[in-house]
Amino acid sequence: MAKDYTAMWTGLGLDLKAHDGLMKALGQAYGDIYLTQQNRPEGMKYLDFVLSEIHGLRVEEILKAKAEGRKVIGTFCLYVPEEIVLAADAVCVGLCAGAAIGTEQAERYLPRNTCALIKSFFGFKLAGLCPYTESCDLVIGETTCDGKKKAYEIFGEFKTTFVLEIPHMKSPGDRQLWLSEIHRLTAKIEEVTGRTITADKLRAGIRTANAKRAALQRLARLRAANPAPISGLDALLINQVAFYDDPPRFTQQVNAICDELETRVAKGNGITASSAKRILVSGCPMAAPNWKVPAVIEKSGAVIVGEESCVGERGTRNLVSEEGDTRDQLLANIADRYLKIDCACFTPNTERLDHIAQLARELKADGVVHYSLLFCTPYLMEARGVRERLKAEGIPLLEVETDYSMEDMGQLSTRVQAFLEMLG
Ligand code: BJ8
Repeated sequence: MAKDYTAMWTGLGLDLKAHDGLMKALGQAYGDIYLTQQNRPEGMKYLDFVLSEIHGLRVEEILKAKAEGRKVIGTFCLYVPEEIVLAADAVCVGLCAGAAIGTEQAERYLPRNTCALIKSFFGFKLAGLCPYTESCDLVIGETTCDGKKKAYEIFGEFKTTFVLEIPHMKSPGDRQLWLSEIHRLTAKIEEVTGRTITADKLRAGIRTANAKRAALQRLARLRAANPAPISGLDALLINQVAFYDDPPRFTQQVNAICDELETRVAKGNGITASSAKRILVSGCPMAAPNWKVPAVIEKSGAVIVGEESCVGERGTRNLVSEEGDTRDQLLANIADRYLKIDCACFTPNTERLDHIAQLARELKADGVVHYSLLFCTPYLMEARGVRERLKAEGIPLLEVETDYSMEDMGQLSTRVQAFLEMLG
C-alpha cells in the first residue's frame, strides 16, 4: 500500500483536497499515456516508481536534507547553474510548471495572454499544490523572456526570489555581465546556505552535474539507432525527472537504462518497427507532466527520436570544463558553458537553427515538429527562422502552437496524422 504523506503535505501548507485531485489526475494520465506503452525498457520501472512518488518520497528526502541543515534552491530555467547549488551542499530542484493548475488564481495577477508555463508556476504556488516550491529556501528566477522577468516581480511577493540577469546577446561585454551575475549568484547562495563555496566544492559540483549530463547525452545518442530503442515519451520522462531526482542516483539509473538500450540496439530491437516515422521535436520546454504533444505524436504511430528543448538536448549538450585550480577559473568555466545555451530569448540565435538541422540529420529524423506554447513570443517568432532553415535543408516541418489544456487534442491528432501521411 502506498505510504500516507498527509502529515508532510499538511506541514508544507498544501491544499490537501486540491492536491488529492491533482495526484489522482496525474496517476490517471500517467497510466493512460505511459503504462499503455508496449515493450518498454525494464529500467523504466525506476522512472515509474519516481513518478508514483513525485510528491512523496523525493519530497520526504528533501525535507530530511533540510532537517540536516541543507538548504533547498528552486529553479525554473536552464540558466541557473546547478553546479553552484551543489557546491554549497544544497539541493537544487526544478519546480512544478507543466500542468494547467490554479489558472484562475494565476490570472488574478497575470494577464490572460501569458504562456501556460508561467501561469502554471504561479498557479502551483497560489493553489498550494507544489511541495517543492513550499520546501524551498530560495527560488532563483531569471530575466529570460519578458513574461518570466515581470512575473518574478510578482512571484517574489509570495516566495523569496532572487533574479539572475541573463544577457540577451553573446558579445564579450555580455559575457562580462554574465560572469558578474554568476559571481553575484554564488555570493547569494553562500549567504542563504551559510556555506563557503571553495574551488574543490565547485569542482565536485561540476563533476556531479557533468556526469548527469553525460548519461543523458549517452541516452540521446542511442536514439539515433533505427529502430529507436526507446520511445520519445520515456526519453522525455527521463529528462523531466533529471530536474527533481538526486543527481548521483539518477545518473546511475540512466546509465543502467543506456546499458539495456545498447543491448537492444545491438540486437536490432526497437520500441517500434523500423518503418515508423522518426520525429524530432523542437521548441519550448515540456516540464512534467506536460506530455500532450509527444503522446499525440507517438499514439499516431511515429517515434520521437530527439528533443531540441530545454528538457532535452538544449539542457544537456555541453559540459562544464573541469580545468582550473581556482574558484574564479571554475566559475568562468560555468559562465562559458551556460552562455552556450541557445534559448530563443537570445538574439541573434542562429546556433539554434544550425543545431536543429544538425540534430535532424544525426538522428535521421523524417520530420520536425516545432512546438510553441501559446503567447510565447520568443519561440513563436523564432519559428520563422526554423521554417526557412528546414525548408532549405529539405526537412519537413509541422508547427504546433498550444497550451496545457486538453481541448485541442482532437485537432492536434488530425494535424499530426496528416503530417505523418505527408511524410509517406
Ligand atoms: S532557457 S526556454 S527554460 S527561458 S514558454 S516562459 S520563453 S513565454 S521557458 Fe525557458 Fe529558460 Fe529559455 Fe529554456 Fe517565456 Fe516562452 Fe513562456 Fe518560456
